[in-house]
Amino acid sequence: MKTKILEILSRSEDFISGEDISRELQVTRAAIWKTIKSLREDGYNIVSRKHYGYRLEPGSDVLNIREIVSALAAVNQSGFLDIHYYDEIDSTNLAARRDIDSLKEWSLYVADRQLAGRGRLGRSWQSDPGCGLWLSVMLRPRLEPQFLANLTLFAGLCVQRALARLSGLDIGIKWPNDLVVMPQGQKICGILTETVLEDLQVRAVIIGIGINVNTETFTGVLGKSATSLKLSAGHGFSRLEVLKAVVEELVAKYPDYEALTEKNLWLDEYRSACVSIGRAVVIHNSDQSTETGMAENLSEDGDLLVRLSDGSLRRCHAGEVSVRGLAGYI
Ligand code: BT5
Repeated sequence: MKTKILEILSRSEDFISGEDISRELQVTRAAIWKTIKSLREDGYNIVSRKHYGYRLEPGSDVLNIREIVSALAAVNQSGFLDIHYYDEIDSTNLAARRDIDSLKEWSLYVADRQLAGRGRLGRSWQSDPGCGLWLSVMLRPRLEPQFLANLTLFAGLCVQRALARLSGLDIGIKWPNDLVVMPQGQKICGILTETVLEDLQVRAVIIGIGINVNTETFTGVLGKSATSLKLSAGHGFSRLEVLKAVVEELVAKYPDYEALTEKNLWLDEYRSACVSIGRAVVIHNSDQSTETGMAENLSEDGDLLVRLSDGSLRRCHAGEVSVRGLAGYI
């Protein structure tokens, strides 16, 4: 019923009366009113005017399977995307992992809220409802495991491109794949890539992407370090538009990633978006020790090359260390 009413409202450019809707759907006007009330609770901005009826206002930031499928219709013309949506879930990465046996490549998991959103190295990711895009994409790269090390960087580049294009903000990549809004360097997106191996072969890769879209306040430690598209740009964004931009970018660029011959092209794009290169950094090793140096470049495998104070060159591998700016987060 909700879907049918939304269809009618979406196709009518002006107000449509409750009577016309009830006639078309063969249900009572009371049933129409009840469904419209429930759609409003879902976040749809439906205005009503006496003697005229109802109208769906554009720009409602509503996330549900119907809206997602319709937002991705153009990129998904051949139907290769397998879309899953949850109002609430522990983590979209975990959900994809649980379903891994039955999933086809290009399965997307989207949630309005994550109760146990995960970051890298056991950290957590704040995933409140109604304001962010919490997304996982499952791919099955036809590559040997040693070529996958830089997939997480590649995903970061795709999301950076999508967000910069959509918002016009100056978005940089803090190695390996945090997206930050410049010049302050506040984090707007984090990426967690998990590889599922079987008999030393790559079975699947789950790319988890968390984007703060319309978050209005961050509390505690995130108060200073985090931002959202809305806070940085000064106006809200449709999460569906953000989702569409990110998926379009991944779909368009992924063949370049899988064809290893194109590696230098996208790595160069990455280098120019990477705000860590050329900065003084502190390397936090897994044994709690730290080293300081100057981030000089990125290797072919996506390692950050840091010149230490003793003149030696240290290769930092994304899964093993954290890198912070000497003067702040970036
Ligand atoms: C990341 O980890 O940045 C990866 C985050 C990936 C989240 C997505 S959401 C969809 C998918 N499903 C999941 O369960 N996860 C993925 P890391 O670099 O370890 O950063 C984590 C740190 O970022 C935390 O320790 C906080 O300091 C900070 N943080 C947590 N939530 C944040 C938020 N919403 N915005 C900005 N910073 C945040």
